[in-house]
Amino acid sequence: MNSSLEKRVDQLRAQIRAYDYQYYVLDDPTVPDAEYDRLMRELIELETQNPVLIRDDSPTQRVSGAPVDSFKEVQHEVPMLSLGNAFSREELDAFDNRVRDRLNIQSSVSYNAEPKLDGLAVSVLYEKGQLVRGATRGDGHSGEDITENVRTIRSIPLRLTGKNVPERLEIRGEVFMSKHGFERMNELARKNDEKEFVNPRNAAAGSLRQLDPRLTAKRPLEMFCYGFGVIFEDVLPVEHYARLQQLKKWGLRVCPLVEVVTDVEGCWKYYQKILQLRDQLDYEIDGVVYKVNDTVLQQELGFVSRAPRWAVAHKFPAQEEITQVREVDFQVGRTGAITPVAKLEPVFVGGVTVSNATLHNMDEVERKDVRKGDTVIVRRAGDVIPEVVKVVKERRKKGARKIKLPKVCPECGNEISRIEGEAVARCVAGFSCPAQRKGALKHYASRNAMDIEGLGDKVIDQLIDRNLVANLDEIYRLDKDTISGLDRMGDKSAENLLAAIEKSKQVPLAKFIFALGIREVGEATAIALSDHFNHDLDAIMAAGEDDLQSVPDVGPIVAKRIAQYFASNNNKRLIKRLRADIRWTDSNVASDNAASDLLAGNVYVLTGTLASMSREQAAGKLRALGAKVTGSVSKNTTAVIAGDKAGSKLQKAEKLGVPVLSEQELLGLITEK
Ligand code: I6G
Repeated sequence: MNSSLEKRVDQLRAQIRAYDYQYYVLDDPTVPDAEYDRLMRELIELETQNPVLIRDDSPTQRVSGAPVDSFKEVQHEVPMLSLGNAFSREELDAFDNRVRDRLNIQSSVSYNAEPKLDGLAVSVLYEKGQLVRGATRGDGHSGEDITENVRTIRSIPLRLTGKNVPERLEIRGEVFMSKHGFERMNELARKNDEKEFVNPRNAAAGSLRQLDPRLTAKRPLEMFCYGFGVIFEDVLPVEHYARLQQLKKWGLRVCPLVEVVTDVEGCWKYYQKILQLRDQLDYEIDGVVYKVNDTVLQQELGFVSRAPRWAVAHKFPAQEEITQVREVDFQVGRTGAITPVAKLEPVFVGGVTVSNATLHNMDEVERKDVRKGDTVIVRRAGDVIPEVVKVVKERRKKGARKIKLPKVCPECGNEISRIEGEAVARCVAGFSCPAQRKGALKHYASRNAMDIEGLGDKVIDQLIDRNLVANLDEIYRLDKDTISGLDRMGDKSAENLLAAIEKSKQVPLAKFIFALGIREVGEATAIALSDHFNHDLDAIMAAGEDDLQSVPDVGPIVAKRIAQYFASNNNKRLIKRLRADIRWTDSNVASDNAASDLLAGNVYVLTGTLASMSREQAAGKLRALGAKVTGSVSKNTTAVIAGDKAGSKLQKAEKLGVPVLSEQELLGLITEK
């Protein structure tokens, strides 16, 4: 055999393995896909032309096995045990106490801590550094031989690299599917009209147990290594954490969140940290695992029944639980949207007791076929509103009746309309519906809108229920007696609320636009509108749908909603009344906030850093004198006011021949006038 050919083949394999390691293990690719593909194609070509060179551990041989009828049984030389669980701080304390009592240690113990992945435990055996077998856990003593499927997982090297690889090394870890991999797979399934997987764990389990490895190869499976079975000869460091670091050096993948923590407080802090991170991780986890870090101490502790005494799984509160639907109610939101809500038999899920779960809209109710009395799976992840995931149909009682959309609004008795093609049904009554009034006022007062501290849900409910406020502007007419007459409102709270209402009269225009609660207009759109129309509400109100569509990110639907909102006479009257009280801090309309009209008709642009005040303060003073302040220089600009380090706007002014004023000249304009 041509030795330069063999050399090239070896070189290509080494390079591809190194790239695989960087990509799949370190999650840090160093070359573009095209370069990787080029090397792989060259290797395939050389191997195809010279089949004697093909080796089992070549990167080209990941999908090499033929489909099988069933999996062979594998006996685990070292049993694959399970872990004891801790569900509370008390149970965690008890674990740590047991460890220290048994070891007779009064001082602190170091633990290796890592997330507990919600996947499948797998054993991977390397002999002389070559992957020779992959197996499922099975009953812990014997599992199934899934070698051909394990070989297709790119984060599992077909051969180990680096120094001092033991003669025989059995690694244990969790095979899982990332959340984004799962989404991608289900997207494909939907496109191909195939059945979707319920969750990443089921998808990983189904993929790993495919009898045809070519199918497994198409599934985005990954593995994190966390433990050991057979090790011969044991050249590994004494500490578990250091052992995991050694695995990385041999090319295996270890969860990047592994840490050594000290005593039970360290464990608790780690648990809180990972719980916070949980929703941001791209893989599902159901808790954290602590292991006594010193493996000599691990041996001393040994096992009890089928679990190690030196490790425990500290479980997170379940994110999914099973419960019953008592009733389905319909809630009316601020835009009149009618949302079906399942009233549940209270259930502890995701760390809180949940008794309501959203069903989103009638399409969802119909798709999931939820009925009164049904047994359902409820999910609460992070701070998201709990939702009904699915119905356990096998438990449905005979005669359970379908849920129907009510004929009239449950809050005001007015008509409900469901527009063809829209999933959401709405009460058409607008502000005559008390639920919509409450919703609108809650939104108006909320932190990101007018930010009226003290005007919370309970106060608003009372104001509407007692007919003290009929529309948004009426909050500016509330007096101390009225407010202090509300439940749980003393004189002091009433004064504070009045002060907060007063403070809300000065806001940037974008906040006010957002606060109006126009459908499809969120904070970003409100800012974009205000900026685009130069902080001029009249200009926004007068804009047609075409003009509105020239605002960044405003498409035809949003433009239509905005135009519809401002076309309504009721809304126009409301805004007129609100304008009697509110001054926008950035308005360019003289009548909105100008104390004089001395600079009326002048348009200024501020650029660079001013020494005596911020640009916003300067803009406020200019506007108070009737001037407009804009962000871009044009031939209509009266002057550019240039502070320190002025950049492109100054250059543009010079190019267009627009006068440039210094800060000194600005001060001359705005003081003592
Ligand atoms: O099932 C498991 C998940 C994670 C484990 C485990 C683990 O460590 C991070 N560790 C052991 C020792 C066992 N099961 C038995």
